[in-house]
Amino acid sequence: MTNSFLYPIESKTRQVKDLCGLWKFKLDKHNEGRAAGWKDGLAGTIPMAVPSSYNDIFTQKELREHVGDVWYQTETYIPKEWKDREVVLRFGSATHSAVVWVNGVQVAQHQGGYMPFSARLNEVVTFGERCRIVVVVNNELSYTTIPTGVQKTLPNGRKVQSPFFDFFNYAGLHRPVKLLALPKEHIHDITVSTDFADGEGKIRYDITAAGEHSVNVEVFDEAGNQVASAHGKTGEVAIKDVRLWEPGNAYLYDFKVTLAEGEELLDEYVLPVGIRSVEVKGNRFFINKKPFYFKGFGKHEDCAMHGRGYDPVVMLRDFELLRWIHANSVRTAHYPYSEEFMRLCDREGLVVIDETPAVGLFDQLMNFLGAGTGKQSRFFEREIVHTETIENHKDAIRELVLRDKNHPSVVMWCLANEPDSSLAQAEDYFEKIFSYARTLDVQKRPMTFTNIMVAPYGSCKVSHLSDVICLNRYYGWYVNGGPDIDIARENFEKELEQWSSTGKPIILTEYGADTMPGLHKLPSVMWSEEYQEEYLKMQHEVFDSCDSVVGEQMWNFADFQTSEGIMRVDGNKKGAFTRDRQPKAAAYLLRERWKKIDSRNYKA
Ligand code: GCB
Repeated sequence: MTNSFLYPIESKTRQVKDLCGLWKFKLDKHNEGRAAGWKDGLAGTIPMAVPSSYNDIFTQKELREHVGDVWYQTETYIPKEWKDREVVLRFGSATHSAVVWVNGVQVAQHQGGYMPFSARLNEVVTFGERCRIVVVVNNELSYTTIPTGVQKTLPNGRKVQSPFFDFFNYAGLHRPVKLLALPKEHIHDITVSTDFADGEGKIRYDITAAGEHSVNVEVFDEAGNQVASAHGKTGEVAIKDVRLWEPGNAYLYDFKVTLAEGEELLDEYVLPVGIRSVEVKGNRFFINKKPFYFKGFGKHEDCAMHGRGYDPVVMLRDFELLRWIHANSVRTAHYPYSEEFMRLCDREGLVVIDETPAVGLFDQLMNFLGAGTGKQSRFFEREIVHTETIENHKDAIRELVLRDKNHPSVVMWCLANEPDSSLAQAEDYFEKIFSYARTLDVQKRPMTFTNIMVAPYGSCKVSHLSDVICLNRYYGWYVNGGPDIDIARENFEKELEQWSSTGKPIILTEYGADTMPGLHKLPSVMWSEEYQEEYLKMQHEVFDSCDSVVGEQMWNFADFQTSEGIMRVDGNKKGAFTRDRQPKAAAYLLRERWKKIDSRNYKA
């Protein structure tokens, strides 16, 4: 019962030891470490920060862009006081796959770069003594990994990789690593769903725990008053005069679960719970029974030097900027974000469209750009996609829902970004994906995927499966850009009108224009700050003219790093903010607009 997705917290019965800091690191240039027994201890190492992406720390290109294994090692003491406890080693993530050995014994293996995984250490450590932790992390992409990519070997033997997506393939131990001491018989999982009526809130719950011990539930308000209690592993509690979790106005109850044997407390876990409802009806998206309008961004976990490594400073700055600009929501493009980020979204009342790492289901280098060339994609025509990729995709969805199911901030699951949904075989694939995903979430949150511009209304074979039509559209940038912006508007209006006929709500999950900060042009030209503003104004007018549009998430919150190429100038420059989180002119425009949109009771 160790691979629990419960976030590691301390409590009366649980201890957490943080293993972050400088670890030993070795790049496996010749791919020899697995056969040569590096699991028993690394020689010739350099220091490496955990958490971080290792890539941007290096000055040599072949190290930054290394394809294959890298190795990490650290040592730690296992306190002797822990000998009657279950000792668990937990990784917030390892991108994209990892194997872990403790004292030379394999204790864990995980595929998928953005999910936590853990291992029980009791059998492989000596209490009161030091133990050695060795991890190999691999960043290779293929047609069957989620996300996808291809690699080739250059004549000089160097492997290079082409991801099918538009962000740098950062790798390493991106999130905190922790050692946990849990009670031998402990709470393994908690699942909640919430609702309310006539001022009374309801939390239905289901608890998985070892043994036949008594399970108690108590609910406390933010002032620490007990407002409800119950007994048993499953049940329901009612809360009078409920304070709802509202977008921009979060309220979290402490849902305390205890496991006891007579008078003896065995385990205690406190889960923050927000009471709210989510529903799609007609062409509206309801949160707490009021039509909601999404204002915000598609984001990335990305910043200079850290890459995709968790950094609380950057995270807090991002939340400051999101508040400043009057955003109420984000999409976790193009992979699940850190657990720390998700917990903060709950606290701050930031609404989340939670995305899997299924990006690049389109076999072109940088899918959007390749697609734009008119070259035909064959992704869903490959047999292996329907046998292997689909299984990895399902695993990614299952783990995402397991990890994030209790977050009140999560209002919708996004199962994939821009698959080639115009292919006939995509329909069969996504029928399986959607129907599998719908079995997983007890809250029955809406499910969607983002539709790519080259699979417009009429040609997309997947959108009928989706509860909300999420469109990534670049009229005025990739098509009809610059002088043709008026044509862009017309074409965009026409397409939105067609999608409206589905009767479903529409969210523009991407729209944006690359902009070099500080480049000013009168009259405007593409890439100037003036053009980004004109482009956004036009987009916003189009959204406002379409009743079914219930949200706009501009691409992107901030500039971010990508693979190099002729379309990218040190990364993607569509940010409203620069990579170091300073505003472009567009940020002020968005702020003015979003200040005026009453998103919590939109076109009721
Ligand atoms: C898209 C992709 C996103 C890219 C963006 C762009 O459609 O979903 O990953 O970064 O376009 O800027 O081209």
